[in-house]
Amino acid sequence: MTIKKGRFNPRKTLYFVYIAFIVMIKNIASNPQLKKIPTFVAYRAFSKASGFEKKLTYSIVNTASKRGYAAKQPPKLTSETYSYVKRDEKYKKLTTEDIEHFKNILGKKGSLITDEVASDLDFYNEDWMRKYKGQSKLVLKPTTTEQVAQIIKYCNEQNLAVCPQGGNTGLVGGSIPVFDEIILSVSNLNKIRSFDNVSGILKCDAGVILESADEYIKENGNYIFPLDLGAKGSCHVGGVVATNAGGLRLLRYGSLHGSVLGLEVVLPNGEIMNSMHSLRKDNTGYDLKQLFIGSEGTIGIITGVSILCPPRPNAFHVSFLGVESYEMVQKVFQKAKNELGEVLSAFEFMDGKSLQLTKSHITSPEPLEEEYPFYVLIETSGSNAEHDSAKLEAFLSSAFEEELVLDGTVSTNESEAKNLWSWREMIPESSAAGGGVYKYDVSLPLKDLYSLVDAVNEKLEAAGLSSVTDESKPVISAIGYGHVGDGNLHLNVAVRTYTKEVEKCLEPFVYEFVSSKKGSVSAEHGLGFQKKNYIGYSKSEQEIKMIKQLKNIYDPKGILNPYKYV
Ligand code: FAD
Ligand code: 2HG
Ligand code: ZN
Repeated sequence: MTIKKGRFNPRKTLYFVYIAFIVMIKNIASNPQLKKIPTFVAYRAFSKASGFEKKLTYSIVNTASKRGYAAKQPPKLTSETYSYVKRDEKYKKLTTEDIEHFKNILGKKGSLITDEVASDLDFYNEDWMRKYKGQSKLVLKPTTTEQVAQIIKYCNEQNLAVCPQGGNTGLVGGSIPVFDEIILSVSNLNKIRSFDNVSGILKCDAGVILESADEYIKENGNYIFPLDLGAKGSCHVGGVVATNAGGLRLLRYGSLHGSVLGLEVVLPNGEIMNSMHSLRKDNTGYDLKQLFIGSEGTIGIITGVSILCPPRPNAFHVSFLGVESYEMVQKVFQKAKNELGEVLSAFEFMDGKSLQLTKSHITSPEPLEEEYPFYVLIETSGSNAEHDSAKLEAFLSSAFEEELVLDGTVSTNESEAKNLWSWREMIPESSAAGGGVYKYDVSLPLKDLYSLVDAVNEKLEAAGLSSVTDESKPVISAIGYGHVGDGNLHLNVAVRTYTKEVEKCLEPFVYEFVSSKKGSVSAEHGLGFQKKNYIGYSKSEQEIKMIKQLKNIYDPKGILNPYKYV
């Protein structure tokens, strides 16, 4: 993975660094607490004027020939790893006539990939973690909604199973076929349809890369996409809507259930539901688009998205802090909400092991000199750099005075800010670099959030499965990080190799733990294949019954994304 450099104006930055230096001297002189802090770096008003922008772009390269994976080892077939899952014989096997039919629909060369060159299919058959592998023999890449509709209508008539795929960055095996499902990739549906720079409403095809959408609205009116995540260089606007992804700034901009204003969806029978509205308020009956947000390709193919985008903040500040305990993480969060108020845009945490794993994987300068049990990353963003920095300055000074924070640093320029973010955003990849990773993405009440990591480490150690140094053990360690601001923990169990023994030790233990605390077994990544059997830990029987009823109404033949959660 590489970090793209954003624009940076050295002359203006020097000026701001000078101001920051004066502020720092003033602070140190007037605040005895600050003198004690070894790696505290003065922060400055870095703003649009100085060219700063959080612009972290990991390129999980989105082509079949060149792709970044989290792990080195290619995955085993999902059907071998999970041999209890059997191919449903109700689905027809692909024939040469079917392929001819699709060629007629798609016309253009390059819109259809067959197994003539098997490696061309690998990108589409393997997930980013390299945990799942499907056996699809055909990838279809339509360029229009009408083509999608014709393909799906035919598949429905012929009982051909389909796996919808976006940027293939999902983390629960939802975007990968299990057997020979046809992969319908929306990556060629990649046009911006319109952008209204007065209302901030963007309408685009589902296959537009999230980062490209964000760039577009930045250039055309200084807006920001109301979702940001580490995979934004590869994931699609339609993919994040299909997953209802949360990401790094949900704290500020809320869930996609609020910002998506309309969708265009091809239903499993090939009909097109067009609700590409531009209305914030529309109480004319059921809000049907909500059904597809987070549906993970089980009930329709999203082909278009209409979304409300907020104005892009002019000023960003990033601070990275070392703290003593998870208890203190919560106290800093409470204080940040109270004192940073409307400018707080991200509040992320990670434990010491997360940082250690990342350290062995990336070469960026470390944020702090000493190691601490927990770390917090705080981002503020707003319209007035001076106002925001004064707020952050006051907040940090009093957090140090109250001894909530042991050490800290604040970025003084764009590249430092990117570096600080990279220590958070590289954890998902670093945790898999030792061989593989079992990922659990859960919602828990804040007070219980970290206790799951302790419980899992204890369980793995008691079973003799885990050691950071002993390479004969399958597990390296369980680490915890995530979006504290949203009550969302990412428990990553870093392994040297995937084994049944480890998986049995973890599941259903993790889900039982989460359920006992009234949490959710999926906060933001969805259920996909990984959690298909565990929905009952978070949804009641009645709710599951209604989900199945809806699936049966719209997809009675079950052609869309079979073997997944519904
Ligand atoms: P895919 O992975 O291709 O598909 C995901 C699911 O949606 C599948 O079930 C697929 O069938 C379905 N789908 C895709 N496109 C369509 C469509 N057009 N119509 C119908 N169904 C469709 N998630 C978060 O919530 N927050 C994070 O902070 C976050 N960070 C990440 C960081 C990294 C490095 C990575 C690799 C992943 C991260 N994710 C995060 C996971 C997240 O789910 C995805 O990045 C994103 O939501 C998936 O988008 P995609 O286009 O890659 O979809
Ligand atoms: C994040 O917040 C993503 O970085 C990925 O949601 C989390 O890999 C994970 O477990
Ligand atoms: Zn996340």
